[in-house]
Amino acid sequence: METILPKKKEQAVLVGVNSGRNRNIEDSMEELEQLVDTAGAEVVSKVVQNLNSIHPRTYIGKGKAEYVGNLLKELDGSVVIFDNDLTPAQNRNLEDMFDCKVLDRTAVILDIFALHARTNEARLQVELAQLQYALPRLTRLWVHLAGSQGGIGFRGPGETQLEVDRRLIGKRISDIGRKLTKVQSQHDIQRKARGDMLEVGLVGYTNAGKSTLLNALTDANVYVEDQLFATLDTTTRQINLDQNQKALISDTVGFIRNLPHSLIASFRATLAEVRLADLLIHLVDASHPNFRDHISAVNTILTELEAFDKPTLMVFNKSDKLQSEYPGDMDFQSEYPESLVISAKTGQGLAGLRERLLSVLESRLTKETFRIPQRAGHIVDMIHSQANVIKTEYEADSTLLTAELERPLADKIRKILNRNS
Ligand SMILES: Nc1nc2c(ncn2[C@@H]2O[C@H](COP(=O)(O)OP(=O)(O)OP(=O)(O)O)[C@@H](O)[C@H]2O)c(=O)[nH]1
Ligand SMILES: [Mg+2]
Repeated sequence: METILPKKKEQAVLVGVNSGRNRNIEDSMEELEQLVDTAGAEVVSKVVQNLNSIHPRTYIGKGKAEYVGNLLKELDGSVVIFDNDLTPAQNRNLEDMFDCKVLDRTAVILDIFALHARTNEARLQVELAQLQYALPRLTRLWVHLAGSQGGIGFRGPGETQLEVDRRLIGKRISDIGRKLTKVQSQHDIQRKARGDMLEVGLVGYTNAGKSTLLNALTDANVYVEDQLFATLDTTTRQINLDQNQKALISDTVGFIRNLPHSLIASFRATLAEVRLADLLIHLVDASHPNFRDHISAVNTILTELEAFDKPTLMVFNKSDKLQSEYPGDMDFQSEYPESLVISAKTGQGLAGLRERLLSVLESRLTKETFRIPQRAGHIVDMIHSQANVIKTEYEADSTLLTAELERPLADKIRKILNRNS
């Protein structure tokens, strides 16, 4: 019989620096703890240092570093995790000093992404971001060795191995880039096939309830978990707003403050539905004490994705968890006059959300009459399948169709008819 011993969780000491610039280091540390927990380690202690300027070699001051070193021994810690991003050199100096693994926030986020990646596309994108993270760390290590300890005994294998590693990583990065370009073009084909339906993109901080909302609005069966970054890919579903009116709605990867740029860049294919949506629903966990910071973190990332200017509907979720009608003491209706309050879990406010989407859709609708020559019969079919036909009249060699349809579709049909005439 085989006995499987429970694997002991890694014991982590978290370190954060309050430099006066980041207003709420405590919140950030709490979030880091959640990230570390999601990544599967156990937090045994949290240390915060107030610092006016960062120590270039070790990020924190010497005294504080000694304190952390002692804490590690005392608590039997096996990894130190910094809330701030470290340079490769700081990372290495700290590892030498503590004689254990040192990670930063980006490394933890990358680790969670790697753990949660299910689809081929998500795996490729995470690997790309990981390699980009690793590359400068390898390079510095090599420069460091060559610079300070080069000479006899260090000239050969050490250098060569690192150079080989660097070259292999570079090659893998371009291989993945090529594969992702292919993925992107498949997305483009799928998008074209979908036609001109209104496309709604769900965005929001991680754990806001985006997947729960998608499931509540459609028959999607997307994985929902009280966990950071449960979703790492995009699911698009049709949503029936009333008998005739349909739209497409996409749930995608959540955002977080200081989301590594390399991840945003690598996830471009997955985030296409956000970049190309006609309307965004910015979903906020209104029951979270820091929801305001979450809103601004999401807006920062939307700006980076060049999607901040899109028409956006602010939707405050988890109303069932709120004490009163408003989250905290915020009168968000005056701050966000067009916003809605819902509970994706209980369904409260979802009818109102559907109505709002319907009115957005209707504002895109137009009523037009098209004269379609007999030889272009396929256009008659196209209008019947994608629009609401109100009147049909027959002339000697053409059909007059009056239909209610979306503006982009009307534009497209007019273009085809002009070309054919
Ligand atoms: N009480 C309450 N919980 C909710 C509501 N909506 C979602 N949740 C819970 O919040 C947690 C996160 O929900 P998800 O739908 O996975 O959130 P998400 O935004 O998709 O998160 P990621 O994919 O991880 O970015 C789950 O435990 C849900 O059950 C709500 O309206 N009320
Ligand atoms: Mg999700």
